[in-house]
Amino acid sequence: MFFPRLLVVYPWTQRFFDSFGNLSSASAILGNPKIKAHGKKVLTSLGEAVKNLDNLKATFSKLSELHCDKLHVDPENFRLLGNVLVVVLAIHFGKEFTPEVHAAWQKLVTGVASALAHKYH
Ligand code: HEG
Repeated sequence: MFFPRLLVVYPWTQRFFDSFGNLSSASAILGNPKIKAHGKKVLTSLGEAVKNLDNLKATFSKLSELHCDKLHVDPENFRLLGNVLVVVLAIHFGKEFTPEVHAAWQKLVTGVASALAHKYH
């Protein structure tokens, strides 16, 4: 699971999830069902990116507004999350995660991070 890892590697990101229950240790975070469920939401949303590669800004426009106006998530965190996803994929796929595959994922997560930051003001 990549989302819980964000909260372990970059502990300040925990502050957005203080209503999600036990975040007291790495194992608590990794086993926290609410965090896991949230990760699933984020990953499903990333699936939309794969289907809309030519149209990322419009695809993430509403989510960008939500993260800016309601959630107040600093957009730097989108980049951190993208990099965490890339690391987790690299661990999972090992040798299959070739430089070409790596480049394609990096491009995707960078595009999503910039689309999610687009409506910030
Ligand atoms: Mg966000 C909600 C997607 C990064 C914090 N995020 C959501 C939701 C989606 C989403 C689909 C649900 C929206 C809804 O209920 O209408 N998030 C999303 C993506 C990415 C991302 C695609 C990056 C690739 N989010 C992200 C990061 C943080 C964050 C880095 C904080 C460090 N998201 C956040 C919070 C909520 C959402 C606090 C509300 C959670 C809740 O209260 O249920």
